[in-house]
Amino acid sequence: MDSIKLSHHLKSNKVKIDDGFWNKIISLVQREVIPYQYKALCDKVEGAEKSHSIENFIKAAKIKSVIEAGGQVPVYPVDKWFYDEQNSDSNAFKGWVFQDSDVYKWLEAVGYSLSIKQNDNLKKKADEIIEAVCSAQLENGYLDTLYIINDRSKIFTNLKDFHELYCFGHLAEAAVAYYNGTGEKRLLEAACKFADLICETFNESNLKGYPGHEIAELALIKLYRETGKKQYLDTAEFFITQRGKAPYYYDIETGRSTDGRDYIYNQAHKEPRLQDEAVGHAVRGVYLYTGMAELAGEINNDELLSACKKIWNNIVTKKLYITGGIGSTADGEAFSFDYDLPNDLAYCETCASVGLIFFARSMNELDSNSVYADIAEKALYNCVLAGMAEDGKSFFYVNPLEVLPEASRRDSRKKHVKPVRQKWFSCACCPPNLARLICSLSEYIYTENDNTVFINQLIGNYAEADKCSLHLKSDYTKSGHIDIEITNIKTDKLKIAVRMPNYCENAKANMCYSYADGYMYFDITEECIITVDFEIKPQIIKCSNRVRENCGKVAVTRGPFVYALEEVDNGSNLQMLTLDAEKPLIYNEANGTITASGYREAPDEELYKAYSPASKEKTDLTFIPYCKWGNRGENEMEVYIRLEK
Ligand code: FUB
Ligand code: ZN
Repeated sequence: MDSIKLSHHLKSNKVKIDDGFWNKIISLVQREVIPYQYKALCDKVEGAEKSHSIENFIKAAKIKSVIEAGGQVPVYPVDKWFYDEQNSDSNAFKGWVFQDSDVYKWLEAVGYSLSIKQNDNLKKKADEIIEAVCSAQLENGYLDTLYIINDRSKIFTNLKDFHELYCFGHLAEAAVAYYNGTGEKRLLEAACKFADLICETFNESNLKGYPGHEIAELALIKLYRETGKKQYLDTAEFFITQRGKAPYYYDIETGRSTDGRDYIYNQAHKEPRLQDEAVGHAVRGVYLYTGMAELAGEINNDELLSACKKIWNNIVTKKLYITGGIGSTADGEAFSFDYDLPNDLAYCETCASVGLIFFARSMNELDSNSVYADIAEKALYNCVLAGMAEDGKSFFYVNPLEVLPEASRRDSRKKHVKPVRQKWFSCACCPPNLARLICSLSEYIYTENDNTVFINQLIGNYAEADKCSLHLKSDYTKSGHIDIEITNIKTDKLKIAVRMPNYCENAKANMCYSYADGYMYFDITEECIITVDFEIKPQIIKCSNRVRENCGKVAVTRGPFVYALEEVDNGSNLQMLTLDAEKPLIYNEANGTITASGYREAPDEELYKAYSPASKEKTDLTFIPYCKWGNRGENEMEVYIRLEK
């Protein structure tokens, strides 16, 4: 039987990014975000909420040494999601039940960052943190500070809510990245020790549970690939096949008897192979779907692949914001129903778009169609980048498409919508997720199979593929121009497949190509330079009229970027503006803005009156890339604008 895995991505040790747009962002993450997050983890940021993450590892290590010396240790409750000075003993665990994961995500970002550029000072700090992590690990491999500090007898008794397997997943991902970035195995060994315990604990003859917050599935597969230990793959498969089977494990845990509907939030309402719609908590969802796609490729499972395709289609045709955001509702940070895409109440957690990019890459390896990289691009250049300020010092967790600061202050339904980026969050999942993605961006550019190298993201880089070397010079985001120099060819059947972005109506190349499934295929017989010019121009995009909020409205895009209007450029009451689509939209190369013509309606002083055409005056409209909004103080923002009739 042919393998359903059609290609594999090139890892960061094979690809070095060198790109006018991305170099700055990657260095910003290295220069600002990683050091800042280190301080946050160590509770050294003045005025920011305390993280307690490192403190928890130190407390856990002390408890462990008392246990090992045969001493008595205290017991504290494990009964809530969040622990602080008000609701728990000062010696007990502090923070969210998943607080350990912030440390692991930071270590993962550091691992990738060190593979881009060595940095002795950073590595020293990371090694100290790894020492603190490993010192907390119990003899049997168990490693979750909440349970080690508070109550060892409760380990693995609340998989649904309390995130031990989630923290393990992040530990394993960090361990693989750190090993690849530094060649050092200490964290990898700790992750394997915990993984071994997990494999012994969760199987047919023992506990039949699975993670309440997915990620361990995909992490175990990464660990399997790194170590070759088959039991890690088997446990990933066990977690995915057990999920959603009746009797529901979460019923067994809680002594309830339900029809599984309560577990939609965790995507555990039915078996993954039977799922066909993206439901529940969005980050959990995309992590599970990524794990399913990875497993499908590893064990050649068509049924899982088909479920992944259905879920993918449901997301991209009915549940995706134009910015690549997912998760329409704050209620459960979740996917909601088809075409429910409110602009102002949107959740669009940064982590969810990061996870969507993971899912896209995993699908891309199973299906050589450009749709996956198109969507990854949309999420990356819009929702994900918006998650970080231009100076790298503050972050959005929620990424709405319309913000009215007064509503955020006064309307409790919008309390999740922040009009300015925050320095840090008590639930700080998003900034480190963004950091680990940006530092590993080189792994999202290429996929390769026997004869073809696919260029999925048009980001400048030097790469060593199995079949050739590539130097991609990219002016993609500005002019749409790329040059791909191909040398060191090792096969006479080489094809280079360049993704033609889905918005692009015209592309010119200096060599003949054939077109299939969104890629331009070039046959390469000798060393050469392929030049492609993608037509990039401002475009006006209509949203389906099934999305109630956007009827009569449009959005402006250019290339991979979605644009937005801000009050600072266009005045307040953005809802009174209309766009004249008959007039040209002008791209201003110097500052990346788009100027358009439109109208501003006069405000109505009466709440209700007999209809007459609105009085209005012409105005210029200034659009900025959505990812840059909110960098000039608190103000109104809107992506969609009404069309002038
Ligand atoms: O539960 C762990 C993380 O915290 C989730 O992935 C985020 O959505 C946030 O709830
Ligand atoms: Zn998050």
